[in-house]
Amino acid sequence: MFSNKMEFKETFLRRLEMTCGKSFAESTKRDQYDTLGNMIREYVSLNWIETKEKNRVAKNKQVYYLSIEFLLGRLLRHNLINLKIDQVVSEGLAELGIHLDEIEDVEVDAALGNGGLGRLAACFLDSLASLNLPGHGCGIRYKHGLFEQKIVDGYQVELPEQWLRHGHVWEVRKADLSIEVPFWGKVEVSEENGRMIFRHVNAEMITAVPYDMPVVGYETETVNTLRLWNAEPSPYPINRDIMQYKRETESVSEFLYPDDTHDEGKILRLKQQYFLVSASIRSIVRSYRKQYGSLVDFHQHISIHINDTHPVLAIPELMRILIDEEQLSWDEAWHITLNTISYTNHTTLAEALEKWPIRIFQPLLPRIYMIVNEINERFCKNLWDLYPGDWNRIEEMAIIAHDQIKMAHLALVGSHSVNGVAELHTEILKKREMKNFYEVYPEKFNNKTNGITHRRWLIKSNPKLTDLICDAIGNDWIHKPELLEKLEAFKEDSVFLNQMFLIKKLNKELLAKRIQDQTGIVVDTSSIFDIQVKRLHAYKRQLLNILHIMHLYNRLKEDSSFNMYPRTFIFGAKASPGYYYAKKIIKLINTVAEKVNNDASINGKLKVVFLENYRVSLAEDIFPAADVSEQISTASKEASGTGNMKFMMNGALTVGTLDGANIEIKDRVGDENIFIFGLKAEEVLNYYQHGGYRSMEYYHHDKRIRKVVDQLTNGFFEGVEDEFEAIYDSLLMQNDHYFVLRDFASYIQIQRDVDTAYKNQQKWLQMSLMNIAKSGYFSSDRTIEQYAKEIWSIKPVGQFTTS
Ligand code: 26M
Repeated sequence: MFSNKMEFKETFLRRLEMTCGKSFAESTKRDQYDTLGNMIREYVSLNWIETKEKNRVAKNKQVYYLSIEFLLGRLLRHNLINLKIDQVVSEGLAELGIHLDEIEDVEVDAALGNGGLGRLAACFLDSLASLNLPGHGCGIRYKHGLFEQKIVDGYQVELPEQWLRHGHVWEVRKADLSIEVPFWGKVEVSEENGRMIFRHVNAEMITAVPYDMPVVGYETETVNTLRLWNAEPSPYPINRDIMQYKRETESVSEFLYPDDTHDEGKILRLKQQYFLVSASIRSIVRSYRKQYGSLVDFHQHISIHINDTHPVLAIPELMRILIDEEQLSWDEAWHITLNTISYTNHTTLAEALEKWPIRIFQPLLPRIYMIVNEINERFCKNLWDLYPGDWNRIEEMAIIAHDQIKMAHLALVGSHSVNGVAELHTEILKKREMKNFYEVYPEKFNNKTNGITHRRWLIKSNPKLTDLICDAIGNDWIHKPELLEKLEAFKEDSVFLNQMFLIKKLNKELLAKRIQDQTGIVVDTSSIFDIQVKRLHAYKRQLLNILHIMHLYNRLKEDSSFNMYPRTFIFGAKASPGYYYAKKIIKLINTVAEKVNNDASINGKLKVVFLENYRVSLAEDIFPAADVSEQISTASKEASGTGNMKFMMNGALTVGTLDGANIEIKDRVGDENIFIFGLKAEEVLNYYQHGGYRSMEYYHHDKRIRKVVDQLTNGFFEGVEDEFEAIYDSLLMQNDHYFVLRDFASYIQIQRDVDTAYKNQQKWLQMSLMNIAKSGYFSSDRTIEQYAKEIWSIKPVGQFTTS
C-alpha cells in the first residue's frame, strides 16, 4: 500500500479525496482521521487473513479470552506504533501541514470497561499478538461505553458515552456470521432409541452480529481478532409486539454496566452474559466443526478463558452443545469442558461475588439451568463421598443453595485452572476465601501476577523517556522488557539522571497545561506531582489521601515555619452512579481543592486538582508526569492493582500498603526504593475475624486525626456543613471499616519520608531509575507467557514467509 513517505502521502491524498469527496484543502480533521484509520485497517488486512490461514493449516491450538469488558482506549497511534509506521506517517502528514497529535485527538476512547479488569483484557490482547500467540478476544459491542463524567459544583454528573456516533473505523461487521441466541421458552424432554432428547421450544431469539477488530502485534505479522457481538432483532417470527421486542433486543448490547464491584442481580445483566457466552461458544464450535468435524478432541485444540465469573455460563453452554448437539455422554462432555475452560478471579470482596436467584435464571435460560443443576448434583455427590455427613460444608460449597446459583462455585468446579492476579491475592484465595475448594482441588489453583503492556504505557505514552532508554541500553528491551534492568548501570551517571529529570519536568509541563485548560488551576511544575487515579471505592481509600491533605493544610496554617516541599495532589476517579458514599468523597476532594487552592496564605505550597472524566487516553498523559504514585488500599482488599505498575514504569515512586502487586513491586525494587506504610493483610484480616479495632480511640488519642475528622462537619467548609456527615459517620459511628484512622499516623510519617527524600534530588532520581529498571517483570508479556505455558498450552506461530 505504501512503503515510504512519498507513497504514503500520495495514497493518503488520493484516498482522502475519493472517500470524502472533498479536496484536501476542504477536508476536516475528522475526514483526515477517517481516511488514515481506514488506510491502516486495510494495511493490516492481508496479515489478518494470513494469520487466520496459518493457524488453520498448522492446526495451532487457539485460546479465546471471554470478557464482559475490553477497555481499549484509542487505537490509531497504538496501531501505527505496533506496525512501526508511526514515524513515516507523522512525517508524511507534517509535510502536508497536518499534526498527527491533532488527528489522534479526533478519536474517542473505546471505553468498553470499568477499570482494572477491562484494561487487563486489552493489555493481554496486545501481548498475545506481540508474542505471536494465537489468542483472540470475545466481548460485547456496547453502544454506550462507560459514562462520561462531568464535575458540576464539585459533584459528579454522568452523561451517556457516545463512541459510535461517528462510526468506528477499526471494526468490520460480519452479518453473515451471525448467531441466534435463544432466551425464555421451555425444554421438552423425550426419549429416542434409549437416549434422552432435550428440545428448547418457544424460545425468543436474539441475533448476535459479530464486529471484528484486528489486533496488531508489535513488529510482527501476527494479527489476531477481537470479536465484539452486537444484539439485533432476529428474523425469526415472534408472537408479541414487534416494537417492544426490538427495543428489548437492542437493549442487550446498549449499555456497559457502570459498576465494578456490586452485583446488582439485574436480569438484563444476565442476558448480556449469556448473549456473550452463547454467541462466542457457538461461533468457536462452528469454525471448529468446519475444520475438524467431530468435537471429541476439542480441548486439544481450543482453550477458553473466562475473565472473572461474568462469562461462567461458558461451562454449561459447552456442555449443552456436546450433549444435545454432539450426542456425547455426560462424562465425555464433562471431560472436554473441564479441560477447555480456565478461570481468573479478580476480587475477594464479598459484595462482588455474583449469584443469581433461580426464579430469574430458570425461566430465562431453561436448558442451561437444567445443566447447572446436574453439575451441582454430581458435585454434591462427590462431596458427600469425600466428607460423608458434613452437611454444613456441602451446603457452603454447593453451586446452588438457598434458591441461588453461585457463579464462582460453578467456575471453580467446571474449570481445570483457577488463578488469582497477584501472589498475596492467590494466597488469600487458597487459605481463606476458597479454602474449601482448595482442599478438594489443590492442583487447580495457581497465581498469575498481572502485567501491563509496556508498548502503550511506556513507548506510546512516554516517547521521551523511551528514547532516553534506547540511547542508553539499545532497544532489545522492547522485545524482552526484563532487560530494562540494564539501566541499573546508569545509577551513578549524573548526565543520565539529569536527562531523566528534564524529561519528567517536560511531562509535568504538558500535564500542567492540560490541568490549566481543563480546570483553570495553575500548578507549579517544580512541585511534587503526587497522583491517585483509579475508580473511586471505599477500599481504595481516596479518603485517607484527602484527609492527609487536610492535615498538611492545617499544619501550614498553624505553624508558619512548617517546612514542606511544595506538592500538587492530583486525583482522577469515577464513582459508580449509584454509589452514594463514593460520590461524597468526590465532593469532599473538590471542596478541599476549592479551599486550599484559593488560600494565598499558604504560598502555593499545596495544590489539589481533580481531573474529570478519568479514562485511558487521559491516563496516558498522567503516568509520565507522576513523581509519587498513591497505592493505599486497605491491605488484603486490592487483588492486584495495575496502575501501580504503570506509575513505576514511568519512574514514579510508590507510596503504598503491602497489598496486591505492591508487595511484588517492593520485592523487586527493594525496601529503599518504595514507601510502605500501614497495616498488613494478616492484621486486617485478624481484626475482621476477632475484632479489637475501635476507630473512636484513634480519634480521641491523636489530635491530628481529631482535627481533620471534626472539620468534616464543624463548619470548616462553609456552606456545606451537612455534606459530609456520611463520611464522618463511617469513620466514627461505623467503626471505620477500611482502617483509615488506624493507618493515618503511619501515612503521615511515610509522607514526611517522601518529602525528605525528594529534597535530595540525586537520590530521588536514583530511586526513580531503580523503579524503571525493575518494571520489566510487570510487562503483560511476562504474564501472558505464563498463561500460555502453564494454563493454555499454546505456542507462538511461526512468521510468514511471504510479504
Ligand atoms: C459484576 C456484576 C454486575 C456488575 C458489575 C460487575 C463487575 C464488573 C467489573 C464486577 C467487577 C468488575 O471488575 C473488577 C475489577 O476490575 N477488579 C480488578 O481487577 C484488576 C485486574 O485483575 C485488579 O488489578 C484489581 O485489583 C481488581 O480490583
